Amino acid sequence: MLIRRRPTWYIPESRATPESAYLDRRNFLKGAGAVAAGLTLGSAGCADQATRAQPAPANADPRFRTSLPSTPTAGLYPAHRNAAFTLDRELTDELVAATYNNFYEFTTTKEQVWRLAESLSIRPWTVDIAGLVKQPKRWDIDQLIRKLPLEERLYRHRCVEAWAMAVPWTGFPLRSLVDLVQPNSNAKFIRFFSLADKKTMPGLSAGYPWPYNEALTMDEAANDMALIATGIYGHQLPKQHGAPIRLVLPWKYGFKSIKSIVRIEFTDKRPPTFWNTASPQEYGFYANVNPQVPHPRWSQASERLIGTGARRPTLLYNGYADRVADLYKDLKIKHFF
Ligand SMILES: Nc1nc2c(c(=O)[nH]1)N[C@H]1C(S)=C(S)[C@@H](COP(=O)(O)O)O[C@H]1N2
Ligand SMILES: [Mo]
Repeated sequence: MLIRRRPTWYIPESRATPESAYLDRRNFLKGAGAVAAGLTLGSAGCADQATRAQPAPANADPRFRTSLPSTPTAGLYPAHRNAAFTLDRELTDELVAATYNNFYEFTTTKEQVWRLAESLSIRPWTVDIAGLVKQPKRWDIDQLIRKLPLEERLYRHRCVEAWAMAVPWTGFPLRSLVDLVQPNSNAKFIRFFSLADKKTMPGLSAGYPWPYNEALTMDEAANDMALIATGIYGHQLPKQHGAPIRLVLPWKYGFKSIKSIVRIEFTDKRPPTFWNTASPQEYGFYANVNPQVPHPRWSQASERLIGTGARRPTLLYNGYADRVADLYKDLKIKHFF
C-alpha cells in the first residue's frame, strides 16, 4: 500500500493548505497551545492533520442541521437517556462535531466532509444480514430501527489520530441486533460493510480497499458498550456522521466505528479489515485505546479535544476499562493494536 512508502511530510498537492488557512492555523495552534501539533502532519493515511485542526468557520453553512430528511422513524428522537453512561468532560459542541469528520468515501479533508456528504442518499436504505445466521434477510432500515430499543448514551470518542470528542449518540446495543437475527453457534466474528457508491462518493477514487469494512469478535459485539447509532444530539444522524446507521465502539480507536452500514456478515474466521489491509504496520484488528502503545508515527499518550483544543491524558480503553477489560484478559495476542 502506497501509504507506508510516503515520507511523513508528504502532503498530496490537492490537500496542501492554502495560505489563509495556514495563517488561521497558526493562530489556532498558538491559542490552543497544541503541544504535539505537527507530530502527524502530512500523513496520507488515517493520521491527525494539524492543518485541519481549525475550529469550524463561523460562517459554516448551517444546512447541516436541517438536511435531515423526514423519515418514517424521525419521530423516535430524542430517545430516553441511559444514565449509566456519564462523562468526565463537557459535551463537544454539535457544530464542531458535525464539521470535523472522518469519512474517506467523500474526502480526507475533515472540514469538507459535511458538505460533500450531502449527496449521500439515505432512503430507501437496506441492511443485508448474511453469513452464519438463522435469519439471513435484507432489512428495510426503518423496519429494523423500529424493532430495536433506542436510547441515548453520552460517550467519549478517540480517533487514532489523537483528536477526541464527547457526544450524545442515540442507538441500540449491537447485542440487541445480534439477538434479533440469531447467528449460528459457529459464528465467531461479525463483519460490517459501508456503502460504496461511486456516483455519490468522490473519495472512492482514492486507492483504498473499498468498501470500508470492519469486524469484531462475537464477544466484543455482545459487550454492552458496543452501540449501533442511528442518531446524535437528540435527532437522526446527519449524513457526515454515517447516516442512517453506524457502529460506535468507544473503547477502541474511532476507525473501528464504521459508518453508513449496508451489510452485516457472521463468519467463523477472522475477517480482514479496512485500515489493517491498507496499512498493516500501523493499524491492527483490535485497536483498543492505550496511552502506552504509540502509533508507529506518533505518541498516543494524550489527546486533543476538538472545539476547545484542550489536551488531556489518553485513558486506557478510553476510560472504559471497567466495562471491557475482561474481554481481553485471556488474550495472549496484541489487542492494543
Ligand atoms: N465508512 C467509514 N466509516 C468511518 C470512517 C470512514 O472514513 N469511512 N472513518 C472512521 C474514523 S477514522 C473515525 S475517527 C470516525 C469519525 O466519526 P465522526 O466523523 O462521526 O466523528 O468514523 C470512522 N468510521
Ligand atoms: Mo479516526
